[in-house]
Amino acid sequence: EGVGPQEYTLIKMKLKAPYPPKLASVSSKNVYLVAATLRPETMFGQTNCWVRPDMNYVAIETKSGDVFICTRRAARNMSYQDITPNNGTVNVLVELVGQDIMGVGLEAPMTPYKTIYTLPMLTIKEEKGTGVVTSVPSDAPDDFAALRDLKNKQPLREKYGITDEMVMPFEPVAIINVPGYGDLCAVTACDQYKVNSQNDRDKLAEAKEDTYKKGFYEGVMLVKGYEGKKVQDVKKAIQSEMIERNEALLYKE
Ligand code: A2H
Repeated sequence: EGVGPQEYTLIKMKLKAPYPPKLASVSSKNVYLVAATLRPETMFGQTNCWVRPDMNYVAIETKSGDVFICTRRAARNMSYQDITPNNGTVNVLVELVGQDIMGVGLEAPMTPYKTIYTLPMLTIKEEKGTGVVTSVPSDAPDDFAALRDLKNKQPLREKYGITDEMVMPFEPVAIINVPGYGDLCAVTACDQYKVNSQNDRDKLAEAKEDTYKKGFYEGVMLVKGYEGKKVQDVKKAIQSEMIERNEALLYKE
């Protein structure tokens, strides 16, 4: 960790109706899961959204009248960043655990998939970001390993109430070429570091470190509109594009 605050891009992932029962009281509002990411340029490859089944979340009121879902800790941080109606104050509309919002359909920016789903990731940390993580299995080894686990393990899907159609149609999307690692660098890295599941923490840490650096310094965009451009040259532009369209916002902690 560096000395200064970490700046994340919060990706707004819009809940599609029907909302789960726990969110009945906010059914007339726009509700978003907000995911903290360091890689806004990878949002073209989102295949799902991770939440931790046993972790506490809150649905809060925002300045614009929309509802955001995140951890209480993140909500408090947001209240000092001009996101809630009153500075330093959080208005909690609903208290939830991750399982309450498991398997819900979402509309997310940039991705070619019209609807993606919330799925369980057991390694999400309480004390980082919003506790909601967007999944880009093409470029994030953690995401690839966790999605592959769900595809391979029927009992795991069943345990969390996940149906086949929330998981099976979703394949990593080729969005960035990394020299030596090809168009799906997280898939290559998981192979190379012999990652067998999301529980291979040490191997995953190495794979992540490796692909994170290579992706940033050597990655070249494959997606239309940014084709052939280096990741480090377009990261900011892609972030701004989503912020201008009100699909994302900045968040520090
Ligand atoms: B990144 P740092 Cl494509 N628990 O977004 C676990 N992981 C979390 C989290 C939490 N509470 N909050 C955010 N994250 C993930 C995209 C991505 C990310 C790609 C490649 C690498 C990568 C898609 N997932 O991160 O500890 C989020 O995943 C590699 C570092 O603050 C977020 O960015 O450095 C990143 O970890 C933030 O991690």
